[in-house]
Amino acid sequence: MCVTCGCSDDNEATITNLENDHHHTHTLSDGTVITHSHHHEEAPQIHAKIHNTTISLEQEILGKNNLLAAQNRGWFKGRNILALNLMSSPGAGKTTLLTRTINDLKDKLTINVIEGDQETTNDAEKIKATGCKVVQINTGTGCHLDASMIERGLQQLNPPLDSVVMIENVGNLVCPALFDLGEQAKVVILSVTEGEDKPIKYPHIFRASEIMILTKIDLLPYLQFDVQRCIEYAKQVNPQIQIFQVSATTGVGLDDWYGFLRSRVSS
Ligand SMILES: Nc1nc2c(ncn2[C@@H]2O[C@H](COP(=O)(O)OP(=O)(O)OP(=O)(O)O)[C@@H](O)[C@H]2O)c(=O)[nH]1
Ligand SMILES: [Mg+2]
Repeated sequence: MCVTCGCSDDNEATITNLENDHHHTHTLSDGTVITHSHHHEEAPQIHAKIHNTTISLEQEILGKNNLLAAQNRGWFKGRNILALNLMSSPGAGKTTLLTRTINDLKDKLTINVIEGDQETTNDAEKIKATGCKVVQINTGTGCHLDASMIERGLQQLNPPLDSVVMIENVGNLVCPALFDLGEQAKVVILSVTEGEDKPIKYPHIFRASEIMILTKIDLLPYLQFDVQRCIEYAKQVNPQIQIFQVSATTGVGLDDWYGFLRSRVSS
């Protein structure tokens, strides 16, 4: 559960009973899920009450975060540092893409990393093996990075002038979209094993992102994944989104991503 953004607060949920599909599920105390069949004409929807206190608390948290994010943005700008916020569901391939990018661009760009995960320093160790500087932020029960964590992480990371800071957010397609970190752009990574409908199921993160990297395309021959439909869905929620199709393991398509990075650093 996220105690920061209150994303697990049932007061904000809209619950749809799927009885019109003739299914009704109960979860027993031991976790067993029972599905019944019913024949009702209408599916009753339960709209849970939204309490004013929940809304004002959320606004306060996001307002405070936005102020700190603006400070971070100024900090990056003053040092001519390009900061990118990499977001995806768990296991989509953020760390693999990062390590490959750092290794491939070693002679051209100075890249350092802030790693976000609930627990472990596994990803930071993988990044460290490339030779660059890395700071791991463990969020415990939290499901996203926020601007205050980045501010503290930057003090430790101490990135040089004219460099790139890659921020790997906690694996989660929902909450990271809400929290501005002061980055120049958000980059959402979607792997082909997740299904092409993710942009319309989790639209906020795709709407907030300037770039979508469709990754693991080396696996397409083994999957039923419609690339064109996925691109249509992403453009449906964000007509401006720029899309790169890559495989971080074979290297296919990475030149487009590298071209984007180099253009942002020199501009
Ligand atoms: N075939 C294939 N596998 C990939 C690719 N990119 C990542 N993987 C695999 O996907 C798995 C997860 O990759 P990670 O890079 O750890 O994913 P992540 O998004 O950093 O995961 P979390 O930090 O835990 O959210 C690993 O087994 C990778 O080897 C790719 O382009 N192609
Ligand atoms: Mg990772």
